[in-house]
Amino acid sequence: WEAIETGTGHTVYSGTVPLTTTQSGSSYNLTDGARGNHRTYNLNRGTSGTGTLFSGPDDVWGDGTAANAESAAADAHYGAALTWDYYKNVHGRTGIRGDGVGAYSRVHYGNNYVNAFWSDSCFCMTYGDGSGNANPLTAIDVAGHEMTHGLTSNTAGLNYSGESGGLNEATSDIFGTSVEFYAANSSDVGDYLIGEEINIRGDGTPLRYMDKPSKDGSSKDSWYSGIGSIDVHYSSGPANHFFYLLSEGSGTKTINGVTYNSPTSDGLPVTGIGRAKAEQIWFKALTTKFTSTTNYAAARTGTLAVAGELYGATSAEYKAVQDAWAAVNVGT
Ligand code: ASN
Ligand code: ZN
Ligand code: CA
Repeated sequence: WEAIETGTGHTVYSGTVPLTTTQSGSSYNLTDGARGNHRTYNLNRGTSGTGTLFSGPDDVWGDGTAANAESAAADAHYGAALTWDYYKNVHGRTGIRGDGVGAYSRVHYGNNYVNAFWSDSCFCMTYGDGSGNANPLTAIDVAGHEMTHGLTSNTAGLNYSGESGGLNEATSDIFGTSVEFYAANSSDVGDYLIGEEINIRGDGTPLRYMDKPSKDGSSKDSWYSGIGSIDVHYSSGPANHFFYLLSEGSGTKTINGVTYNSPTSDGLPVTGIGRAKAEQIWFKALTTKFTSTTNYAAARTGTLAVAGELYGATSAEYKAVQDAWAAVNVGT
């Protein structure tokens, strides 16, 4: 027989958290019976297949250190649950496909692998353990980022190259960040930085910055003709910057202890409308306006149309969308 249980995860990043698990006879496993049976598997350094479903005689997972194989599994299982809850409770979407069916996670991929990825073919996400200074890739914003690639594939289908590829990447950063804020976990507060807990460069800096994307040395703050020719993780910059400006406005601001300073390419100020409204606008544009070939100009048109539908064409929200796109050199 099987029963849905609440176990305890001692995670690498989020302290001690509840995990929804399944009891099967005398053992427990990382199958989230409350969220479409989302499962978490151990690849144990392999690079193919599913490995083995995490299971054991008790419902306690990990010890809070990366040395224990269950700790990163607890992070991944928790991040998937938070992402599920975020989309369900904030956007009314149950599961990546909206059909109530869970995906699955695979942790401990390969040796010293410093990345994570979503795959449409397995409908699953995969996490490396990091290497040297780089910690396991199982932080909440990374989990939300990767699962959101599944959502994008199953909605707009933004092609993963050119400007649409940048918008695809930005969508994952936007909702990865949104999930991190949604978690509001005392050990892992929200920020507009991506992958700040991985320490991928070994100097404590994040992978990406949404307030001023160029701080990473490669991403672009604003649109220019030709941006479609650079890596999608850099052409995402203007859309990440747009989302930050729309949420928080331009200039200097400190949130949860992190100070941001967001410039505008037109030198005009942007007044933010708050992250909650910005999330609604981006989600509705992604799911009802964007297509596989949406570029920056079309993203502007789509988000303006949505702002009009949600708040009216004479609203402060509509004007903020106009101003935030102008601030990243899209439209006028
Ligand atoms: N972690 C990367 C990402 O999700 C993997 C990739 O380059 N697709 O964007
Ligand atoms: Zn990505
Ligand atoms: Ca973050």
